[in-house]
Amino acid sequence: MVNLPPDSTQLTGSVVRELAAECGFDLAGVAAAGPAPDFGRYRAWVDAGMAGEMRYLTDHRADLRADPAELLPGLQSVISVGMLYSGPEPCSVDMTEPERAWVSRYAWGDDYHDLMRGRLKKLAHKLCEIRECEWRACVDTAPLLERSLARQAGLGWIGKNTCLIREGVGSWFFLGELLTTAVLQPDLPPPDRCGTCTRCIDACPTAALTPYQLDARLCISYFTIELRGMIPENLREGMGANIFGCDICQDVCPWNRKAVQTREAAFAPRDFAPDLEKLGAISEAEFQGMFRSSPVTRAKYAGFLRNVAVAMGNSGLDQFREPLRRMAEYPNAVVAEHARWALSRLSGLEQAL
Ligand code: B12
Ligand code: SF4
Ligand code: SF4
Repeated sequence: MVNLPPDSTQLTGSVVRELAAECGFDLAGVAAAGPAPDFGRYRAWVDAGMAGEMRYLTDHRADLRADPAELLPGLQSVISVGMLYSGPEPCSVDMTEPERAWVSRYAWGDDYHDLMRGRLKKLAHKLCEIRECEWRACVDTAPLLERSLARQAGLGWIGKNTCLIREGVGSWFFLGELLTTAVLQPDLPPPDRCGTCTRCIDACPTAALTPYQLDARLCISYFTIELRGMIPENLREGMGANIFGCDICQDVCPWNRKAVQTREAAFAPRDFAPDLEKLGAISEAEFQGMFRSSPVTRAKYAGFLRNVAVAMGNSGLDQFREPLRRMAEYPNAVVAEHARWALSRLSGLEQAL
């Protein structure tokens, strides 16, 4: 139970952090309500076409991001929370087994959306015991600029890789928000600690990053999770073994060298580097079973097989010719085309030797 100071007209960040920790959040801070200061950046990004085909970023609800009060009338404060998800496992950039695929860290365990939403509701109930208020819990899917809000709430700075990074913690954490009509004392954004570093920009295999901006149309994470159709042919090579998401621009970030690890059992890895041959042969039912309650199902079965085909092509291993020939006969045209590309890539790699 939180002890309140006697004249607590405005609840302080430390009270909020205490409540959030009781609900299982690793990070928490408060941003004051008001128009989103970074909305112009968002609008310019969308107008430049950098959202690709992510309609939920460009549709009629896009402009709601200009002010979080659009989502809760009478909004006074936004509690931004973070949950760590990384464990002691190796980084994608250190993987050396070409017969294996790579699933990005955030998708190793259970999906975070329901878990965080449940905890945010718990936080709301605790807050309501202290202050009568209206509230709304958001995780990822609401039209909110979550990283901007988290920065304003003091959770970290936005790095040149566009991720929110916290000094002494790293960037392997999810974000969520509790919008509330309660008046809470806002926190301050921390300084940008990227300095002259450009590791993330230099390491991105598809040149998707310029400082503080990501062009989703070039990003492996976008291709493997969000894009439903053909992956641009000239960028498939850069995808390497990544079959769902991409961690490279965070793997190389010096602030993740000593990243704080999660204690959350739900995020423990199932199989972060699964066997490509096994993946290429799974049925749709097996796919659903293998990735039940995991974020990986977002790729959909056909998208997943498409990604597996590309990774097989990039492996340089002859053993994948046979499974790829079978995938080239697959009724889904996208999967079949990527399998044919992968076969020709394997031949090209062989000739280059
Ligand atoms: C669309 C989306 C994607 C897209 C586009 C990513 C992008 N960089 O825009 C794709 C599919 C590529 C993607 C990938 C990933 N995503 Co994503 N994604 C989102 C989503 C749904 C919307 C992001 C968005 O609005 N992008 C548009 C751009 C313009 O906005 P932005 O990146 O937030 O940048 C704003 C601010 O950061 C600010 N800003 C930017 N630069 C600067 C610089 C300064 C100096 C200042 C002051 C402000 C500022 O202005 C921008 C506009 O408001 C959010 C959830 C949400 N609702 O916010 C999750 C989210 C950003 N993703 C998340 C994660 C975990 C990932 C991946 C790590 C998953 C993976 N392993 O593949 C990668 C990381 C790739 C990367 N380097 O960003 C987390 C990030 C957590 C964190 N610590 O940063 C979020 C917050 C989801 C969550 N609830 O936890 N994602
Ligand atoms: S997630 Fe991967 S492809 Fe996307 S910007 Fe980062 S390193 Fe580049
Ligand atoms: S790799 Fe360097 S430039 Fe990129 S986000 Fe990390 S500290 Fe910033």
